[in-house]
Amino acid sequence: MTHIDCRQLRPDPKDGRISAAPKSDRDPADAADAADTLDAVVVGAGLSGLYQLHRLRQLGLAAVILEAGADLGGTWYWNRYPGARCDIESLSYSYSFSPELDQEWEWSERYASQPEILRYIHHVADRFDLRRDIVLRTRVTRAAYDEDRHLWQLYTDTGRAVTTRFLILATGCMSTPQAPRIPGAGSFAGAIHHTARWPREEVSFTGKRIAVIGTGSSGVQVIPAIAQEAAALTVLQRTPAYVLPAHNRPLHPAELSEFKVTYPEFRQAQRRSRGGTVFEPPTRSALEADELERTAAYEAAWDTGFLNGMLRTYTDILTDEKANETAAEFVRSKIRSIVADPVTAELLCPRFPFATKRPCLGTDYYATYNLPHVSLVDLRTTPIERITPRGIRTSDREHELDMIVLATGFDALTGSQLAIDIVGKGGATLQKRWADGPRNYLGLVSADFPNLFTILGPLSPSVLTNIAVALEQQIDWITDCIAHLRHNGLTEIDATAQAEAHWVASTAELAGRTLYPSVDSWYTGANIPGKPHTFLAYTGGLDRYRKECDAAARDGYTGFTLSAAH
Ligand code: N01
Repeated sequence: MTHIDCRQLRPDPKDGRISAAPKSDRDPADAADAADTLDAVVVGAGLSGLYQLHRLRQLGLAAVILEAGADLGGTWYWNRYPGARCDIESLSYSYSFSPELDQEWEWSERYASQPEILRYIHHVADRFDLRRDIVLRTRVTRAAYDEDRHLWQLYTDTGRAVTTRFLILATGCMSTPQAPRIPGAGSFAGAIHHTARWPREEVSFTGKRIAVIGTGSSGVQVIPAIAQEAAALTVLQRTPAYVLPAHNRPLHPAELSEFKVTYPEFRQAQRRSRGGTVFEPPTRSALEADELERTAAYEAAWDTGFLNGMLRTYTDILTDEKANETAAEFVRSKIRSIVADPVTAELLCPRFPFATKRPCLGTDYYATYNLPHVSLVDLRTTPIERITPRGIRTSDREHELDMIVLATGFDALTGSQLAIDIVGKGGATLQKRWADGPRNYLGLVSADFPNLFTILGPLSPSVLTNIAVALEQQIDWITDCIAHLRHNGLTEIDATAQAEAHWVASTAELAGRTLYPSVDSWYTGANIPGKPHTFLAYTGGLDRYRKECDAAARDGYTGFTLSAAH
């Protein structure tokens, strides 16, 4: 096993930070090989990991990113399926930490496509000179805490071992793909692709018979894209989604210039907001409005093309079943008006409360079902029995296919952390500690796993927000925390069991005030066989969450224990 050797560390004459060797004459992988004890290791080179590295460098820390993929980008590296696009506006779903970056980057569309977001991420990596401390193709497999030295020992799939004071998991909230185990999958003569592990080389659908399994956000985006090319497309649907129109469009240079004048104020407003997007909060119950007024409000929201446009119309859509049903029925009426075949339209109508699973933003999604070569199979009435060499056998027939696309989602929020064998104090393992659901304090630190921070992880606002805003908030907090420890000669921060228990209970109590837990979804862990059913995110809003995190820090890191190694 290669071990990191820190004797080569020396301060960079330009910025004073410790670096392993002159920037010009070393391979990025040397960054991890250069020290036997790094100050910090960040796992994951997506949006979170890159910003965290940037912030750690500002503290003068020797830090590297270890990334499993062959290149940067995280989610936007892996999810390169046709049609992949963000469902938060590009001017909003981007870093806010650099006003210069805001001014110089030009988004071309209201909702950025995956290739454009990946270009942006690469631009950021170059602009802030991050690549030299990113080690690619290196998956962290095990992390064990040394209680005496307050250090994490990391093991990787390349044989590299790394020792670090701080370990920061920037592993994303949706990075462990979920693929159903369907009997016979190995026998299929054609290709099977998962949207979250899409090949880097081009995949052609031309002249082919394709099946898509899954109709969440990934399916809703890939289905219209495949339909444009394929000879025949069969969508195998278990649960229909609520799909709102994106109304995507190009952004014109004049409009961008105008927007950028007030970008700093916009960024401030995002930080103060409940979900990382800026809007006027609703003030009335949906049930206070009459039907005419409500329909007009929902029409206006539908026309805005915002993912959460409908949620912003009334205060109680996520808390009151009757209020929710008014929004749900409005979307169903839209589906019936777009989809020509009434039987297909009814199958596409969701029956669970609106937005209790994350709604989807689509382009031509429902209209795609009007195309003569697109068909919908209802897996509730005709379930999949097996995959055969020629296609998929459902209970009523065999569907002959050339390719199967799995858009079946992720082991959300906890999957990527639990994929690492993490051993904390007293031999505690994260797998056992989280056996009944994730436990942590402030969504940041789990008791007995000191110096280990999680970004966008469970019991934080994460997936219920514009993550570009949520990740900066958490990373700024983590960076300030590490700065505080170093300034005070401290080497360890741990969450107390009491603070953790309180946080777990209070996040569950907050979620219980909403309709979210009433529906099985990836929010509740229900999409993964054997995963405990608990609501996985903090529903109190990013604004309230920020206040809680800031208050803990301001009051001397209440709920944490801070100490120095002997
Ligand atoms: O995954 P999902 P996703 N047999 O879990 C079905 C983000 N995201 O990748 O509901 C048949 O939502 C499953 O059916 P059911 C975003 O946060 C963002 O689409 O379990 N079907 C469901 O229809 C999003 O919410 C963007 O009954 C099976 C689908 O597969 C999250 O990622 C784009 C099945 C999975 O839907 C996840 O989205 C993409 C089986 N055995 C993703 N197993 C944007 O920014 C599962 N399904 C736009």
